[in-house]
Amino acid sequence: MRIVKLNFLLVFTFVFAIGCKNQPEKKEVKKTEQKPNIVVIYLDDLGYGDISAYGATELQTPNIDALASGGIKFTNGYASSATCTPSRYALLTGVYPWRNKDAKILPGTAPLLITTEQQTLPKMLKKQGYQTAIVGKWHLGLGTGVVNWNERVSPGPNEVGFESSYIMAATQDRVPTVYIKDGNVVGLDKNDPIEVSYKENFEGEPTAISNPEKTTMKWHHGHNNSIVNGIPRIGFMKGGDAAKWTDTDMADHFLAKAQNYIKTHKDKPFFLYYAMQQPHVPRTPHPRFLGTSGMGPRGDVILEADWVIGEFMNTLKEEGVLENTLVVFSSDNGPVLNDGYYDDAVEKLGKHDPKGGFRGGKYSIFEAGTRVPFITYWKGKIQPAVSDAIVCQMDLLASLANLTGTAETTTDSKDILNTLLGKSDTGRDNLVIEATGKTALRRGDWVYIPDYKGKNFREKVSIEVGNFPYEQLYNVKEDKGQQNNLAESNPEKLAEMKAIFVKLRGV
Ligand code: NG6
Ligand code: CA
Repeated sequence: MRIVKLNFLLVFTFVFAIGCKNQPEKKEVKKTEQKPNIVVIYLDDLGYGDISAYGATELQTPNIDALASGGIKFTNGYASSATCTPSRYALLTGVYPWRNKDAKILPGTAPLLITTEQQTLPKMLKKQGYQTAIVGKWHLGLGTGVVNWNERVSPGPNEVGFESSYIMAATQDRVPTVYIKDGNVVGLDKNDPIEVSYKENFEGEPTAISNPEKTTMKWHHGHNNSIVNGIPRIGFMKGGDAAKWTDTDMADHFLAKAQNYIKTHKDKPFFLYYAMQQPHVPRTPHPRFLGTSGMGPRGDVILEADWVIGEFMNTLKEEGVLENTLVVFSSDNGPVLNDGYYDDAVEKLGKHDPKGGFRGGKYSIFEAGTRVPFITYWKGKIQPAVSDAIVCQMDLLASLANLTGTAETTTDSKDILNTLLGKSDTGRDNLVIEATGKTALRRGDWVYIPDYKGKNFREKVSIEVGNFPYEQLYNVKEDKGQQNNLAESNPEKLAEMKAIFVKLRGV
């Protein structure tokens, strides 16, 4: 359905002809259409219950709450997946990640997952006249196979639709631990070239195994390769000392880049994908946030992220673009406490429930894996509301195409613009969610999970991932915590859900 043209702010320029007495005063009205700016603020591993607007009582997140109370707070908002790379793939391409066998957690040396021919959200917006940029976490691969980090790394974000990019390649816990601007490592000293490997260490380089005394953060599982800033990482890295990021400055660093982008691009419509790193591991709050949550670094970085968002929103306001900017806030997957480092996330959790009452967590096909905070905010345009419609990040492509005046879409992205703007309560009928290769169907109030091999409980992260040797059927409206498997007691619903799942999945 097409939305009324009220999307665009009408800018009227009045030009008064003056100074000629013989002619009557001439008033010329020039009408130009200014498309709204679009910002996607995307957190990493933030759970449904991690912000106070979504029920957290032990943490206060006033700046994110302001978006929720001033915009639409979706209670059935989904990432496509329970891990990072596939969710980001779906967000940017509008395609289900399970259609691409390589859409799984990528090492820092993985080639670009999105092809340069593929439709993407920034490409679509660029065609609609937008300036496009990414600041923050990428984690969708770079290059075509063997990357030389000492030359321009390509293809990457700039080759799939982003005119500007300022990124970390993969994750904060993976090498290379450097920022990359438009394909070039920032601050690289050519006399100290970077080498990266996910297979073997470079001779003579310390690792967390060989030199545990050099670490200031202890690894719990994985994360025992190269040590950077005292933090042991995944993968081996040599050289590039001058270019290495400072973990505790990362939030401020990305914020400054995002703010600067607004300041320097505000005169024409822009799309900014601001992919923040919190609260993914390693959790490294700036010292001014250290200890502020009483929950250890995981809580502290959530408060840091909330502060960052407040600053970022202030910039939109100060630069005069707040009322012409649609802000979408969400997270790439559900929460995890111990994701590989000893950082007190478990010990200091107290009464806080990052899962917000759902079952599972990151990596899980249960709801806490993919059900995430999802907010749309547009000052003066979106009327505050709570929506129970099923919406997915993958739908932004088709929806924002509509918003900006084109019908472009992809195989899986659904145009739910009216729902995102609060003009309709109708979301998706069906959504296939994914967790480390397993898929399930959300439809209406129901979730169907096929039988899966493997263990349900992942001990290291202490999360139920949802594998059982039998089918599961839940009414997630009545049974939010997925405690009551109705597969046996409701065979009709089971059959209906299974048939739709099989059709959608093509299995
Ligand atoms: C896992 C890492 C985890 C995290 C995750 C990616 C180990 C043992 N665990 O493999 O720490 O980095 O990958 O997270 O290495 S994500 O949010 O980017 O998907
Ligand atoms: Ca993540």
